[in-house]
Amino acid sequence: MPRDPLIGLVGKPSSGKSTMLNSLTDATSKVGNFPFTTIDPQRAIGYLQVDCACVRFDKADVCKPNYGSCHDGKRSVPIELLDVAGLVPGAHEGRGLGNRFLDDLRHADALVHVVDVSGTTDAEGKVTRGYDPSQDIIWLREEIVQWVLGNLMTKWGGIKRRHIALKANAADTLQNQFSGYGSTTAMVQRTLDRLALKTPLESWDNETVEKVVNGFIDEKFPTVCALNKIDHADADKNIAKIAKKQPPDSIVLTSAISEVFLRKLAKQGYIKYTEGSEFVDTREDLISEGDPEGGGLKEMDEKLKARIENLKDMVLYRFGSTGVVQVLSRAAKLLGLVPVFPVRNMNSFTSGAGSSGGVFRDCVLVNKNTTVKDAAKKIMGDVPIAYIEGVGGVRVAETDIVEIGKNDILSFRVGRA
Ligand SMILES: Nc1nc2c(ncn2[C@@H]2O[C@H](COP(=O)(O)OP(=O)(O)OP(=O)(O)O)[C@@H](O)[C@H]2O)c(=O)[nH]1
Ligand SMILES: [Mg+2]
Repeated sequence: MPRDPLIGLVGKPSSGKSTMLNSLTDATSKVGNFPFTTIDPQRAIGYLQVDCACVRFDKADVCKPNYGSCHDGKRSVPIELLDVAGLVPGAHEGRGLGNRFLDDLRHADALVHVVDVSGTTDAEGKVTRGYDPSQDIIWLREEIVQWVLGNLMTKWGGIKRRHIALKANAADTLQNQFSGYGSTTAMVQRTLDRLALKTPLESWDNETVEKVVNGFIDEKFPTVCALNKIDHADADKNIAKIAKKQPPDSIVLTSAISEVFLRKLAKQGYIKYTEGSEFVDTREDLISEGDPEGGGLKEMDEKLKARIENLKDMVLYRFGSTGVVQVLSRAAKLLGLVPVFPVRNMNSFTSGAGSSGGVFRDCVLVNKNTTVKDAAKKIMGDVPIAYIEGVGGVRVAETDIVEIGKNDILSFRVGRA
């Protein structure tokens, strides 16, 4: 049964992983300015913003998600996040319990590498000044490569012998080894296709095996770098340095602490804040815009007002947002996640017969290249399905691929075919 997508937060100690988790979810993962604040992995549900199907049919005003929310066609869909302990150089050899922490990541579908771009923590997460965080991106990737490579190489002799004896193909042999990371044969096959190796598996040298492992990690753990702590004065020059070397699609600028702060103030009724946006309204803002009640917001003291102004200047106006919501969208984009909308009634897009409770109640995220059949299995479990309908009540083939705007609104007709 296909699992829900899981996004893992990685990085050295004190880079802000737990703060990032808390900023994206209602979790209260422990935060501290000392390394290894987090030891046990923490799971929490965040919300991914996607374009809802309701806008396509001009039904945004009656869209009522069972989980998450939908505002003007921007839908928040639950997605699972995992915050793990910090990794240090040498983690794959067990430094700082790194091998155990790496194991916690096995089932992640994508990684967010939280990088401290303030340069105020060293590679071990200890307080310093002027550290160059561009190094972290390099060594952390290498730790992940060495972890997977190490696991493979300890058994390589036996793997090769078995491969030869069974006259197996390379994808099956590797999938046997990589299934512990939640890989699929298709994923391993894509890795091999991309590398287009000329030599058979039994003659691979160490360099080739390392190449294969690197390619596999690109497939299995697509990674977004969240350049965090952009609110810090030293961040700019470090961001510039990293931006020169990394593909633009792989980096997002964030201030997790600002998002936590804004969400807290909004919850306490001091401000109106659209999560992940640049818009913050205070009571005074709303009064000056002609609402004598100030939107019912509470009055803030001078200190709090000054903090808000500072945050607007240092983060929201300079960078457009705190960036944390974009981190999830970027990860989802790398994964090619597709939102699927199961409905009962293909004419009304409601969920029950005569249901007056709004449209597009459900939305499930599936991985790219998912077939209609796999989507059905994920949504309906083992319930026997006679046939599946798409928009307009037309039958769709089980082997069709689910894509954004195509085969993504489905109705499952229960019964024996
Ligand atoms: N200035 C600034 N500080 C931040 C930001 N995010 C986190 N911090 C601070 O960085 C320190 C470490 O934050 P944590 O979230 O505990 O870091 P972690 O990566 O989970 O650390 P470990 O659990 O020890 O691996 C805390 O003092 C946070 O307040 C940010 O966006 N800006
Ligand atoms: Mg932590």
